[in-house]
Formats: sequence, structure tokens, C-alpha cells
Amino acid sequence: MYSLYVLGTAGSGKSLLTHTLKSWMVSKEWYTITVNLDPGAESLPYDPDVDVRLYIDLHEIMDKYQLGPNGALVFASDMIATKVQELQDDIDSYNADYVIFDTPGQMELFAYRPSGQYLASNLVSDGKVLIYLYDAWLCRSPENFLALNLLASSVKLRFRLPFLSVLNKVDLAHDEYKQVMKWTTDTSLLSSAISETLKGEDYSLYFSLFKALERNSFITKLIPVSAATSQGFMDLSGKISMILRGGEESEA
Ligand SMILES: Nc1nc2c(ncn2[C@@H]2O[C@H](COP(=O)(O)OP(=O)(O)O)[C@@H](O)[C@H]2O)c(=O)[nH]1
Ligand SMILES: [Mg+2]
Repeated sequence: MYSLYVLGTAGSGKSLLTHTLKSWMVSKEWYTITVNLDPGAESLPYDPDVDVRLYIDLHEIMDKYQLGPNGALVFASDMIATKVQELQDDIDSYNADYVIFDTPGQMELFAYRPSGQYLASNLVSDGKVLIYLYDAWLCRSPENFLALNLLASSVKLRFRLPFLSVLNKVDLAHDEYKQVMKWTTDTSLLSSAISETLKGEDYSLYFSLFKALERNSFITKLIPVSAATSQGFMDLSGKISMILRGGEESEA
């Protein structure tokens, strides 16, 4: 059984990608299940096979501890660490080939509080991949791309799992996403874009950030997809398979 953790900023498309990726994998005859790890999810575009909301009730936490929605979400996210065994038993009962974990809408709840890493390292599986989503619509300016790249790099450092950088929502950014793809394959183009769009102190700060990310190989090629149209899913599932199965059955 292999685990895929889907992370990305709020609204980057984690839940929709979880749904679309499951459908894609199932159509390739991989037995795939979904796990919702967001205790605050109001509605999801898929019906999760395993759901943390079964064990953690956000409204009950709000009432019991007199917390507002944000405080309760933080509390609930920390509580997930105490539910590892229940989640593991639930997941194991399916005996699936792949398990896709949809993480909380607000990424910091999973990425920067200890429970996310605890969960990702303690849930047992034969291999794990972190699928990190960039929102193509937000990436169109060099400043935004660098800011999102910095965030992605911090997630990569914290989880230390095989990492796939995915550019989601390419259907919304039309051909502009191709420019973003070019920045990641030829960083001199990103450097030129920074000098063309920024001046003075902004230029110096963003340029140093760019150099730091580039020097440490944090600017890597993105996999363009659309969770809305399934564009790019053959490439994405091929890359997942390549990491987990060493290239075997990369058509999956
Ligand atoms: N057009 C388009 N919309 C998308 C795509 N992925 C997600 N969305 C939409 O973006 C919004 C946020 O997506 P959601 O999956 O809830 O994001 P999450 O907070 O990361 O789980 C929803 O309205 C989705 O329908 C995509 O690839 N293309
Ligand atoms: Mg979501």
C-alpha cells in the first residue's frame, strides 16, 4: 500500500485533486481510497473512504472548550495525532493499492503544527509521496511564484518525503502557465522576469530570494495539471508510479 499526501495553500485544489486522482487511478485499475484529514471540511467533492471527522467533531470542540472556529481548528488538528491507530486500522481494512490523503484546507494546520508530520511519519505504508500543489492562477507574477516556492520549500524541508511539485488549475491560467513552466526549466528566464518587473529594494530582496532558492535546488520542474479537467493526470500518475515503483507500470 502506497500513500500520497496532497498539500498546498488554501484553495489550491487539494480536495478536488484528491477526487480526480482517485478517479484516474481507479480507471487504471489501481484500488485507491481517499482519506479526509480535514476536521473542518464542510463539504468535499468526493465521498471519503476514511474520514477524520468520524473521530473529531469540530462543533463539539467549539462548545466544550468555548473556542472560535480558528482556535477549534488548531485544537482539532493537534488532536489528529492521537487518532493514528484508529486511522491506520480504518485504512488497513481496505487493503488498497494507493491511499490519497487530503490535508486541511489551511495548509499550516498540517504542515507547521507537529501533528501533520507525526501522522505522515507514523502511518505505516510501503512508500510515501508528497504531492504539493501550486495554484497556477497565483503563480503568474515572479513575486508570487517566488513566495509560493519559498512556502513549498519549507514544506519539503519539514516532511523530507519524495516530493512532486504540481502546478494545478492550468485550465484557468490558459497559456500563462507555460511561462511559469519555463521559469522552472530555465531559471535565467525567471531572473530576467524579476529584473523586468521589479525595481529598487523590491528587486534586490526578490533577487536574493531567487538566488537562495536556485542555489539550493528548490526551483524544480512543475507538473502541469487541472484537477477540473484531468489534464496532465497521465503525467502525474506516471511520476507517482516512477517514485513508488521505480518506473514499473508507469502507465498507471
Ligand atoms: N478551474 C479549476 N478550478 C479548480 C481546480 N482545482 C480546484 N479548483 C476549484 O478551486 C476551489 C478550491 O478547491 P479545493 O479543492 O476546495 O481546494 P483546497 O482548499 O486546496 O482543498 C474549488 O472551487 C475548486 O472547484 C482546477 O484545476 N481548475
Ligand atoms: Mg480541501
